[in-house]
Amino acid sequence: MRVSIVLLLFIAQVVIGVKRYFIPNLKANWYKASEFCNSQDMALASVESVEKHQSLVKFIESTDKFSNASRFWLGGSDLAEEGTFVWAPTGRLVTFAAWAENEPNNVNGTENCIEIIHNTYVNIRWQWNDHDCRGFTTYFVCESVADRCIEPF
Ligand SMILES: [Ca+2]
Ligand SMILES: [Ca+2]
Repeated sequence: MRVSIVLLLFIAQVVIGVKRYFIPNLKANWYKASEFCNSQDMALASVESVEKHQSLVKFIESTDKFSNASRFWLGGSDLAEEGTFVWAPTGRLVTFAAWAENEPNNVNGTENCIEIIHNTYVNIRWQWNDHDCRGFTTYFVCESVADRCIEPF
């Protein structure tokens, strides 16, 4: 009985295309964050549309990691080519973007990974920043990859 309920829930999520998000109870740099998501058969979250941005924000706000000064790694970077941001888990170009004012600014030439920030003290509300992939440690958002196979091309 329990197995069939779990199976039904899984099928329902896949059919209606609901992304399953997960914020581990762990702060890490971008590389370790990516590895951790992969180890859970997930990937750092990609945000390809305003709808996904909204559902991600809604999810984060429902978790205990949400505060007035929140920041989370996402799956985007310009590691391969400076200035060209790509969602690493899918290889797709970042087209929809929600950069904060004057971002991405590649400070010291070392900011290559995308984080999402909600900080009411500096009036940044769910906007993106490029940050130091290796040197900066924070929470991160993993997402399920199971429903990618039914995304339209
Ligand atoms: Ca950069
Ligand atoms: Ca920056």
